[in-house]
Amino acid sequence: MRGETAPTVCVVGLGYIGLPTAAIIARSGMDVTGMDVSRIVVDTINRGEIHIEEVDLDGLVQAVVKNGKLRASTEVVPADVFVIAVPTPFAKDGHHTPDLSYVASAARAVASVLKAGDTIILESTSPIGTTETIRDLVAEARPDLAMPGLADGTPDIAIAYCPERVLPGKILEELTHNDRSIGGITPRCARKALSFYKRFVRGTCVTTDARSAEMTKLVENAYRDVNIAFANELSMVADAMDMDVWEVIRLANRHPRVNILSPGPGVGGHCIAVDPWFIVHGAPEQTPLIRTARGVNDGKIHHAIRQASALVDAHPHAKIACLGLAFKANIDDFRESPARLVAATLARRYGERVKVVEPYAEKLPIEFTDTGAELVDIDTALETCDVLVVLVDHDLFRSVPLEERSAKAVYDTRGIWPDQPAAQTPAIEERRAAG
Ligand code: SAJ
Repeated sequence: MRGETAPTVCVVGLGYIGLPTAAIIARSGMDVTGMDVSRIVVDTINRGEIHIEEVDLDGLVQAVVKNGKLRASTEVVPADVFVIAVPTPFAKDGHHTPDLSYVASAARAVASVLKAGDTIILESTSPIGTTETIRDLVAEARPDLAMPGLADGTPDIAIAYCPERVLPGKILEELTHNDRSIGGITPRCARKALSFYKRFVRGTCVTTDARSAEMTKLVENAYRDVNIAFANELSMVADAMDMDVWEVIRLANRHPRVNILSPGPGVGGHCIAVDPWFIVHGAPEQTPLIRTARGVNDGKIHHAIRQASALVDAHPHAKIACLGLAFKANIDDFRESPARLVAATLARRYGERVKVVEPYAEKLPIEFTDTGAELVDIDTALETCDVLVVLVDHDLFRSVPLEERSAKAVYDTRGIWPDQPAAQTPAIEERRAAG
């Protein structure tokens, strides 16, 4: 790389992955244009501000916008390297079919400004074969450019797949330090993409073919889903047998080769609950385990609703605090969140008895409208509610000391309060008797 001029970069899609990626690349000294279809997002970033919550991202974006290394645009602009980081949701057909329309329109937009020597890298989680699909779309739009793997001779364009692996809440750290798998349509494509990532990634970058890299990403998330399903299934077994699942997991994990994950109210987010279906969709006959794990994790949401409802029904006069709406701890992302689903169901069922505490929300999501449920702070919830349903392991909730909750009836889906006494109801009964 020594002596080579730094490439210019266009990052397509400025969401939870695209924006931090663009900012990290800009910090390494490359000139970056981030493209997003939303004018509001583009204007926000060009002011040096951000539209998402992520640790330390605000300061970084402010710095790289200020020093001119990052700018945002609603158009894809010519560059040496294009990084596509757009969503790959499900189609609305009810069959978990991947919707590649965002990837396809990103590829067409990139094709319109492409020149010989450029590199296109797909980072979006994608079903197997998507990198080749991009190549075919670009080839169709730009017959003047030689594409990799389609003809003999040196291609004009390099195309590779390099999945992101970052954990929301630790994105900047993980973007820099995680290892990366870089899959080229050809080995030469992989090498070109590798020289780009080496400029800003400190982890090890391993090259492979595009299909293996695509599958690796799906496998990582399916692996985690299957393991969380095991923990969730154990928690339902423990509920049926009246046992403390957290105690059992703590003890089992003392075995040197056992590492059971944590049960919760179900699996949320846009990755772990989604990506396994891309494998199932590709090989429906060969994936009973992956499919079952999805069913177990989705089923856990309904189990949590049943358990919480049973506790509430045992305290017919109590107010109920639902602690958390986010899909996991310490983030402001409420999309695809089991906690939100449980809380909204309780709100519909129990109306104004329900209070919701979510330190990252300014108002309740739309589905709470007209339920009577109210967003309150943790102090109000602890003062007014006798039933606590822990749905998210935010640090704020973890830090509530025993004396502030020992008299409450608690359903803790996250196991954040191991010291909570098992029999919690008498104080509530006494208070009710006292009027
Ligand atoms: N969860 C549990 N129990 C656990 C761990 C997680 O119930 O023991 C739940 C969380 O509460 C959340 C969901 O699973 O609802 C997913 O959370 P997560 O922290 O496991 O993962 P994500 O979705 O934030 O990020 C994942 C990561 N993938 C893996 O760890 C294999 C991340 O590295 C990926 O980059 C990301 O998906 C992605 O973008 O694909």
